[in-house]
Parts: sequence; structure tokens; C-alpha cells
Amino acid sequence: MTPASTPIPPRISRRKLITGGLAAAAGASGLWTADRLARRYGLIPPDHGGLYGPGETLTYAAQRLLTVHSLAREFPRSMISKAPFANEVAPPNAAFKAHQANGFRDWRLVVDGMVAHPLSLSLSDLRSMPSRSQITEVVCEEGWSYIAEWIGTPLHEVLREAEPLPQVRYIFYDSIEHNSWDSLDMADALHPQTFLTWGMNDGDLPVRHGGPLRMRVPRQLGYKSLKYVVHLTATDSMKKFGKGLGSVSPEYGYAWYAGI
Ligand SMILES: Nc1nc2c(c(=O)[nH]1)N[C@H]1C(S)=C(S)[C@@H](COP(=O)(O)O)O[C@H]1N2
Ligand SMILES: [Mo]
Repeated sequence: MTPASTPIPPRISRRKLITGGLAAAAGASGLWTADRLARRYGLIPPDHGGLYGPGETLTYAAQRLLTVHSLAREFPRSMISKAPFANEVAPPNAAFKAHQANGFRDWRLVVDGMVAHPLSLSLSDLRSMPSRSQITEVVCEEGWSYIAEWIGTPLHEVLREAEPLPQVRYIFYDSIEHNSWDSLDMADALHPQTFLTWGMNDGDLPVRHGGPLRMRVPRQLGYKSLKYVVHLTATDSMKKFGKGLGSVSPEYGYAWYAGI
């Protein structure tokens, strides 16, 4: 995520009004009704209440009700981009460089919080779990995209071992990069295409694309696909993380829920 000190590029708003029950209700009786319906169904995003409060709730709740079981489009191998664009990230910090010098042997994914079995998984632990591949598109809110094959361990496989408690509503995920973290609700955390990715286009996941371990969330904009993931926490509320908005993005005006 862009550090606070650098100018923020204008991002294209992808917020779309979805024609569905909630959107229709909003048209008929105002945002207040949509907001009430969203509350009834527990569809309140963590960044609700800010500048875009009712609007974010409407977008999130309408998309959730319409798309909860849908898959991101998968592409044929022939459509894999020849030169995938790697978005700029902050220069690797000392901790990352030490891991890199050591061939990422000591890289761990720590899984904690409200789980029956806290875990600490090496990259080879992750690779020995059931793995999958998908050919999907990374779509940046700045207007570019590329298609790649992603190979990884579905997040639901890791959660199956950790066993989140019944009251868990979000999975927080953190990068080794300073102040770079996000969260998913359980529909996206358990979604079959949400991967902890360690391979790309039949090789190891390159560092520029988030290697050795990256979250891939193909039904949301690129910024949810956090690079250099080291930590997952199962939680019943995102209020205890940062400013309580679910991720760093809403602090810059980008939605926590970035469905595409
Ligand atoms: N740790 C970290 N992850 C990140 C970012 C970042 O700056 N730091 N940028 C995000 C954004 S805005 C996009 S669009 C995608 C870009 O992925 P790519 O470099 O593979 O194209 O990575 C996302 N993941
Ligand atoms: Mo992005």
C-alpha cells in the first residue's frame, strides 16, 4: 500500500450501483432502508460509517447477496499475459532481505487468533497441503490488468487445519511490509479461488509479484491480493485492527470491499 508520505494517485472509482433487491430498495425508500436490510443480513462492511458509509454498505451488501457463490472468470492458458506488469511496492525491508538471503527457508505463515489450532507453516508445509491452480486476472484500480496462472494452497485448506471458532467473521492478513494488511469476510476467506499463492506461471512466485507468499483474491481488485504474507488472524471483529476499518485502504478513501 502506498506510504502516507507519498502523493496518492487518483484512483478510478469502481463503485457500481448493482440492480438488486437492496439497490431497488434504496431507490424506492432511500439508503436508510438498504442500510437496515444490510444490518438484518449481517452485511455491514468494517469501513461502514466513514465518508461513504451508506454507499459502501449498499455496494457490499448488494454484491454479497448477488455473488456470494460466484467464481471469478478463469482463462485458457493461451491468454496468459506475456509480460505481466508488477506494480511498484515499497523497497524490501531488512527482515525481508534476510529471508531472501536465506532462500526463504525460515519464512513462516503464522495463523492465530480465534482458532482451535494455531499454526506456524513453512513454505514447504504449505506446498505439501492440497494445492490448486487458477488462471485469473489481476485488476488494479488504476486501470491496468494482466492474466496469470496462480498456484497455491487454498486459504480454506489452511483454515480447515486451524479450525476457526464459530464466532469468527473475518480473516485478517498481514504482510512483512510495514503497515500493509487487509481482511476478508468468511465468504471470501472460504471461497475456492482465494489462495495463499506460492507459484506463478509454472515457476516460483517472483518477489516482484509478492513471492514467496501472496494472497490471491480474484473476485476483488488487485489491492486485496496482498504480497509477502506472514500472518493470519481469525477474528470476530475488525475494530481491534488499526483504525478499525478492516484494512489500510479505507484510510486513503478506497473501499475495504473491492468486488469486481
Ligand atoms: N504488500 C503489498 N501488496 C500489494 C501492494 C503493495 O503495495 N504492497 N500493491 C497492491 C496493488 S494496488 C495491486 S494492483 C497488486 C498488483 O499486483 P502485481 O504487482 O502482481 O501486478 O498488488 C497489491 N498487493
Ligand atoms: Mo492496485
